[in-house]
Amino acid sequence: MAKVDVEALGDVVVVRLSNPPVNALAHGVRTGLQAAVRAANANPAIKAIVVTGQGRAFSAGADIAEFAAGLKQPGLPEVIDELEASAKPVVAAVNGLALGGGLEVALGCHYRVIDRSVAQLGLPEVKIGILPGAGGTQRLPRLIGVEAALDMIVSGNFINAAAAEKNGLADRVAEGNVVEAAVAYARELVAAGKGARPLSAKRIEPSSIPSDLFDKGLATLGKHPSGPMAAKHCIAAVEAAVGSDYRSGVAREAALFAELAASPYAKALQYAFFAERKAADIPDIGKDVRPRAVETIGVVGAGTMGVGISLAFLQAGFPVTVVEMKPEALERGLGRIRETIASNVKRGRMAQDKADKLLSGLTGSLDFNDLRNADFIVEAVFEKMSVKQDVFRKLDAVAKKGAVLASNTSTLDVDQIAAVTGRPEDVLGTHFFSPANIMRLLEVVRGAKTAKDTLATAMAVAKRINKVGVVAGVCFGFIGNRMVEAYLEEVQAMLLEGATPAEIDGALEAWGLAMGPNAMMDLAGIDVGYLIRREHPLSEERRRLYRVTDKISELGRHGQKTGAGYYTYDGRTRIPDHAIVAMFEEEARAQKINRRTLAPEEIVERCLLRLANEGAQLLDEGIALRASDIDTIYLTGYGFPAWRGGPMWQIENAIGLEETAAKVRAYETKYGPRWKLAPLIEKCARERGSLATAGKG
Ligand code: T1G
Repeated sequence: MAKVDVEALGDVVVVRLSNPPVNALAHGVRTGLQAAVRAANANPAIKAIVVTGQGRAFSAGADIAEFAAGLKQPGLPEVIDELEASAKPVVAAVNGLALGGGLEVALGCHYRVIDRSVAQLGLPEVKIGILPGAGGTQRLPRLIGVEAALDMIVSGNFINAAAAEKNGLADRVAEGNVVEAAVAYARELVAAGKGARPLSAKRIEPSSIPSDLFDKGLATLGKHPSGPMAAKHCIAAVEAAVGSDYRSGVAREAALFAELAASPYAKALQYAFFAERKAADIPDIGKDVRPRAVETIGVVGAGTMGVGISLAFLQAGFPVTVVEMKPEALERGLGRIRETIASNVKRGRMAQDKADKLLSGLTGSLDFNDLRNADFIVEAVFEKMSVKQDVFRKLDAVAKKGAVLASNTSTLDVDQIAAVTGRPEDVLGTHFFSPANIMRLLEVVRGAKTAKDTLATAMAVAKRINKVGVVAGVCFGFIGNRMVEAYLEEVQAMLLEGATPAEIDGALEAWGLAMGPNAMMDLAGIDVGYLIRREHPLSEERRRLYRVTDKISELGRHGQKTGAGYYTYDGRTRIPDHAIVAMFEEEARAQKINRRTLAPEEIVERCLLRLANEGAQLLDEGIALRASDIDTIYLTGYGFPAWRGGPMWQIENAIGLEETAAKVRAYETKYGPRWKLAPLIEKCARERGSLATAGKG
């Protein structure tokens, strides 16, 4: 139940925000805080007020879930204004996370005491497509200065207590009990005759900041992860704090907030926030299913993926034993692990002592027996069934009872891998995305015989290594790669029809994708797809569509790693290559395709619809538990912009399912069976249903 707890300690009252797990400022908290401040000011025995949070957070901000439901009065701005108007001094005891509206509450307090060890402070509203809408854009610049405030608000980054002490956010930093420190500080203030100190009463003179500060801020924004509106509105809101009184500034803030809150980008970003967390819910695995203890890790294979996976575990503090078959491969892999950690130290991302500690947990070996004590073993060898099965036979022979045996396969049948062991219940897929130490997505592939606690263990491990675990069923390519195959196939068709690699990539990158498909294939390696297409039977149409790309691969143009693929490369800079376009032109003539110019809108639409149509099929087959899992996969593994929500969010909320069905049918008429409309979309469109409730999850 969202509320505040009030405790009188002599002449100081302590008001605790209480709404587990992060004290989101739901209606009950707002009304409770308002009532507590009123009561304290009406009580002559009370000389000061301390506001703090229950548990590990001060407050993580407004209750994001309430946005969709509609905000009830009193709103947070009103409650904070009343807090700040208290005649008696109000001291914030920041006991943990103070984010968004949580930090705005602390800014409404007159003084701030911050816990040195656990406090994290920030205004991350921009990350969910809005801006600090409870006075944060007006009070923070008045406290720490316009430039520092602009940086915090536009980046949405958190700062710790030391940084808060440095920039003036903290009046005191406490070691140990922050509430006791705040109560003592409040008494000091009262004794010294220091009372209320409202930030809103301060004025920021325009002469106090560089005249081009805001123009520069806008000019250097680039592609902000919040999309085209939020960061710009944040800058405009902070600008309204300069040279004007608080009331007019906060009115401007409210107007800008309202525009953002109504934008599709904010809705998509807030959907993405909850979608990522919903992915952890597995319908038939409740909290009663306990994950196994995992303390030691084994990784088989020290190639690109094995190195990335080892780094992901090492960086999360796990000891890792890496097993390779050949000494030179092992040394090369261990060297790359050491180099990557050393470069993190060099760039100031990691302290040397932490790097030394992580590396002390790294062991290399040529002997599978050295994995006999590992709790969780990830196989990351060559993507060929026979090679993987051989590894799993060896693991089955040496791994201890209860060890989880995970394959990093990106397409192969996990059940066939499990079948060669005597313990299929301990086997599943953990599909990491390259670079495995950076990409947040982890597809956790549930085999037919994977035990519930094996799956729960893998999901728990995913969280511990800061990955977003999403459950997938067994099929070729699981969820992400099966959808990307449909998308890449449509790209081949458009390359034949007249679009160049640069036009296709340009259109999709302008729409928001981190990287266009041709550049992505050059990064992943065109030969990887070439080999996979030889491992699996292809339809005649697919063979036809891939004829040129197969020739490109056979020419040795595998992408960045060979200096040329769809593009030629100057280092990592891609350069359009007419020779590639000429190859598609020649093939188009051979296939009697009349080439034409494709507009960016068509390129984006065809790519998006192929992705979502395949996604709907995966949902229907039960390979994906829910539509939001599919979107989470695309947002965390494929560079799909979160401010666009994801392929499934797009067809339901941006295009609409009826319009989607009509478009796909039209493409099917023009291009044939590869555009067959997914029955689930057809059904939802016909019945005005929603994909959001169509899956098992
Ligand atoms: N509202 C509602 N639920 C929230 C929440 C929030 N602000 N923050 C977290 N949760 C839930 C989350 O869904 C999960 O629920 C549980 O808490 C633990 O979260 C007026 C308008 C705080 C850093 O953007 O960044 O204030 O899955 O799994 O990894 O200007 O949550 O357990 O049911 O993420 O330790 C601004 C968003 C709001 C902060 C903790 N605040 N939250 O991370 O745990 S807008 C934010 C986070 C605002 C004002 C404006 C993270 C975290 P469940 P978790 P975590």
